[in-house]
Order: sequence, then C-alpha cells, then structure tokens
Amino acid sequence: MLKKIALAAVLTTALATAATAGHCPADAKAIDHALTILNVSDDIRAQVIALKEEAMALHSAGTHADSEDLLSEAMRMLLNAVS
Ligand SMILES: [Cu+2]
Repeated sequence: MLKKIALAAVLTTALATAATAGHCPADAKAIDHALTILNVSDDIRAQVIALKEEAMALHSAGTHADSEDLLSEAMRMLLNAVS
C-alpha cells in the first residue's frame, strides 16, 4: 500500500513537471519502475508499454511534446489502474 502511495506521488510529480527534452527518458523510467511494482492487468500493462515505446520513438525523433503527451497518458492509465 505504501509503495503504491509513493509511486502515485512520483507519477503525479512527473505529470506536473513541465515537459523538457530530457524529461521523456525520466518519465519512461518512472513508468518502467511502476510496472515492476504494480499489479495491473495484462491489458493495461500492454497498453502502457505500447504508449511508452511510441513515446520514446517520438523522443528519438525530436518531437518531445508529442512524446510527453503519450507518456502522460501512460502514467494516467497506471494511476487509474491503481486507485
Ligand atoms: Cu523527449
């Protein structure tokens, strides 16, 4: 339970932070970490991973704002799955 609360805090902070070029990998890392801790359905897990991978492709292509949008969506999905 405490793990989930701590994680929710991390994800919420990440969501509140302004998007910058260096932010995408940090968010992707937070999502990876969340997936190792959280017990989410295979369906949610697959969707979150797909969003993250698409986001990192956008990040590599230099479109960080679009990448951040997808990463935010992935994090919201995880938060919704937890609460
Ligand atoms: Cu980026």
